[in-house]
Amino acid sequence: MVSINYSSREVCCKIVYYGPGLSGKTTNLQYVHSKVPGNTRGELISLATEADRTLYFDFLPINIGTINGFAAKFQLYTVPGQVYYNATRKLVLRGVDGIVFVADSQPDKMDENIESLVNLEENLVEYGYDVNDLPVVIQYNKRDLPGVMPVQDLNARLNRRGWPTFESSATVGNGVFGTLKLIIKLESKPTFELNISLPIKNTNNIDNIPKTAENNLNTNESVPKLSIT
Ligand SMILES: Nc1nc2c(ncn2[C@@H]2O[C@H](COP(=O)(O)OP(=O)(O)OP(=O)(O)O)[C@@H](O)[C@H]2O)c(=O)[nH]1
Ligand SMILES: [Mg+2]
Repeated sequence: MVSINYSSREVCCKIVYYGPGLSGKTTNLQYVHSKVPGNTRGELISLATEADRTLYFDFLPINIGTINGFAAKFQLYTVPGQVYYNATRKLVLRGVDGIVFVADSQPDKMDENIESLVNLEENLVEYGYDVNDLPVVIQYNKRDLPGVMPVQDLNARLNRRGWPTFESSATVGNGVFGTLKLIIKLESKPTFELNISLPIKNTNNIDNIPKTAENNLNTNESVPKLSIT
């Protein structure tokens, strides 16, 4: 659940980047870290092996302004995608408020994508989370590579629940902030409206992101405007 601290006037949300090994989860956080102003983020903590595979998780805290006087803090985590690290994946999911499922768009990665999705749902069920109640965005990553599957086919294989989707090329940053804004929008709005009855006044174009946001890869995303004040 989103945690609200009334004495320090802080709202804290946990976003987990989930998906198969090498799909680009760590790359997403690295790009966010490299682009957000230093005074709105903490350090990127990465626990990786020599080959840069995530061993435990990556962690990046970002502060994105205020929501009616409450400081909005988002904690971004990745899980290790390699199949045998499931205990860690499960641990990272504890207390999750929103999930970005980073899928690899290459045809030969479909089995791994599906296996990871099934694993995500299994782990959520073990915590008693209802996957239908949790905000999830599917990010179709590596769109820059030749021969990637059309989004329509990816949706047919991976998106039977009709989650919002976003295309990306995380190495160059396309779609990274679009995905992040979308998950923030999905997880913030209902929570604040429901729990603290403080409507978000101005979402700085976050509202303009369509449900299926097949974004234009030619649009370079600059430094994000994530303030929800
Ligand atoms: N061409 C291309 N390569 C990408 C993209 N995103 C990530 N990569 C590359 O894919 C490799 C794996 O990326 P990571 O971000 O480490 O993948 P991960 O999902 O964190 O992998 P694990 O930690 O093992 O779960 C790296 O070499 C990245 O540079 C992309 O959009 N396009
Ligand atoms: Mg990683």
